[in-house]
Parts: sequence; structure tokens; C-alpha cells
Amino acid sequence: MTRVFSGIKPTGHLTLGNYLGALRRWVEVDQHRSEALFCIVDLHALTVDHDPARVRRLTRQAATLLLAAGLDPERCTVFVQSHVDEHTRLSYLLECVATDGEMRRMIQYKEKAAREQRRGGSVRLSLLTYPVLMAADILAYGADEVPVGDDQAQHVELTRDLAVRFNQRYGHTFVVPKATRPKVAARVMNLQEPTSKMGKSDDSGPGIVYLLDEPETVRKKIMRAVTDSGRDVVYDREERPGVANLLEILAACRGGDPEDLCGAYASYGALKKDTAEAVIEVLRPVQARHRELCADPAYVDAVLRAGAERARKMARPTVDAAYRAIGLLPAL
Ligand code: AQP
Repeated sequence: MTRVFSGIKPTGHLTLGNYLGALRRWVEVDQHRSEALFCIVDLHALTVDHDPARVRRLTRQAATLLLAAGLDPERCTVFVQSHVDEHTRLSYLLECVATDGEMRRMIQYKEKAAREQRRGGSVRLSLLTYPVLMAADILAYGADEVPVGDDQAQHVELTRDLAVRFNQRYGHTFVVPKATRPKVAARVMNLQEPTSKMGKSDDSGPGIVYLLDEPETVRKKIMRAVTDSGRDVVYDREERPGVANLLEILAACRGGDPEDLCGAYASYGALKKDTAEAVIEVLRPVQARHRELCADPAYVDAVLRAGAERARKMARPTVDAAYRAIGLLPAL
């Protein structure tokens, strides 16, 4: 059976981008057709300036939202990265096959390092090495597929390179995984800056729809989305990024093709109105289930405890094999 691994970083409240680009497919497709692991990758949240209490709170919130969105712990493994030591054990070995140049070429590193500097902070070494930890997350489980949005494709490419290099140098140890991407909404853009991705740790609040936004807030954010000075509704990502983003969001929520939707709209106002209502409808059941789960924290704890136990058992043989293959004397 195909094994799938994917993760989500508790660096902010989950967004519509996280949902349409990743989470929804985990729920609707991946957990049904594969042996799937979904991880709240909390160690990755420490790579930028962070508040410890907030990371802890967001980790729990992300876990609750994953379950609220429909991940079923009977069908898949849901767990927290820092609860399974195998990730950091393997990460160090992979740092010994990765190169400094490779890390510095990562687009997310360049963007996030520049943002930290703009905010007056320093760039943590872990921000540079974080793609290696992500590779360890994936390789520890022998995952065949990694469902991700566009922004993570380069990191999965790096994971493949590291797996191939390790296998060539030290003998076959890792499955070489591949990224899988959604057909629509692989890159949901910020409503206020439609040439930038909608990212959960961005500063631009009005441009980001959060999964827990009230319907009225969703409506306001979408009705105020930046479009352009044209009037006709056409799908053109280069020339009309704002309108294209709305069409993609609407297509992802209602099904269908963004290009086919254009004909149904004579004005931006009508498109925005329908998009807002479609998003509200998609979020409604997730929010309702989230409220129920918040009233039952012991259930969420139990899911995470069982998930970590199962994940540990799955990862340990591969990580132990990597330790042996690279030349480390097994513990006596
Ligand atoms: N805007 C997006 N459109 C489509 N997919 C997206 N994803 C994230 N943003 C979008 C996908 O969501 C999954 C989890 O992402 P992540 O938590 O690992 O972090 P990220 O990719 O760095 O996402 P964010 O929300 O932008 O976080 P910050 O702001 O902290 O960097 C991934 O599959 C991702 O592709």
C-alpha cells in the first residue's frame, strides 16, 4: 500500500491556503487510499522568532483542526513531530549528506531570512537547516508520496536528492518519495497582495482567510480583495492575479475549472460575493466540529498519544538502519 506523509507547521492560525492546498485532500483522498501519516511539525515552528506559549497553543489548535476537518484516527496517524525523537536523530545524519550550497538555494530560506532581517531579527541556523529536518520527517517513514502545495515542492525535491545520495553512498536505506499536488488551489494567494502566497505567518491580516474566521470576517476580507482596474472577469494569472485567485478559490470550493467559471460573471462584485459564500460553506462544518472537539481535549490528547506511539514504531527501524549504514556503532 502506498505510504503518504505530510505535515503542517504551527507558526500561525491555519489558513484557507493550508486547507485547499493540503488538508482537504488529506481528508478526502489520502487517508482513504493509502497508509497515511499527518504530522504537526512543531520543531519547524522554532526556526523563526517565536513565543513558546503560542507555539504550544497553535500545536494543539492545529491538531484539533486536522481532526475537525475530517482526519479519522482510525484511518490515519495524526501526531506531533517533537513527540517522536526519530525525526531529529535522522536529521543529523542527513545534514552529513546535504551541502551548505544546497541549503542556501532554497527559495523559502531566502524569503524567510529576508523577512526576519526586515523585522530586525537575526536568522536562526535552524531556518537554514529546516529542509533537512523536513527530509528526515519524510524519509523516516519510507513515504512514497508527499502531498504538498506548490511552495513545498522544492523541499520535496531536496528530500529526493538526499535519499538518492545517501542510498548511493551507504547502501539502499530510504524510499525515494515524490511530491503530489492538488489540481486547483496548489497556491492560494494573499487577497491583498495576489502575487504573494497566502501564508499563515504573514503580517497582512486582511489578505488572509483563517479557518476559524467568522462568516462576517470572511465576507469582509473577500469583498475587499484587491483585483485590478479591468471590469470583465477573465482568468489570467499573470495579468489579473487578483481575479484569477478568486476564480481558483471559488473553483476549489465548488468544484470545476477556474476558466469555465468566468462566463458566469459580469462583474467583480458578483464573483466576490459567490466566492465569499462558497468559502463560508466550506468552513462551516469544520468550525462546528472544531467547537465540539475543543470541549473534549482528552480525546485530542488520546489521539496524539496513540499517533506518536504508532509513528515511533514505524520510524525506528529505518532510522536505526540509517545509523548502521552510515558507520555508527550500535549502542552496546
Ligand atoms: N497559500 C497556500 N496555497 C496552497 N497550499 C498552501 N500550503 C500552505 N500555504 C498554502 C500548504 O499547506 C501545507 C502546510 O504548510 P506548512 O504549515 O508546512 O507551511 P508553509 O508551506 O510554509 O505554509 P504557510 O501557511 O505559508 O506557513 P508560514 O507562513 O509559516 O510559512 C503544505 O503542504 C503547504 O504546501
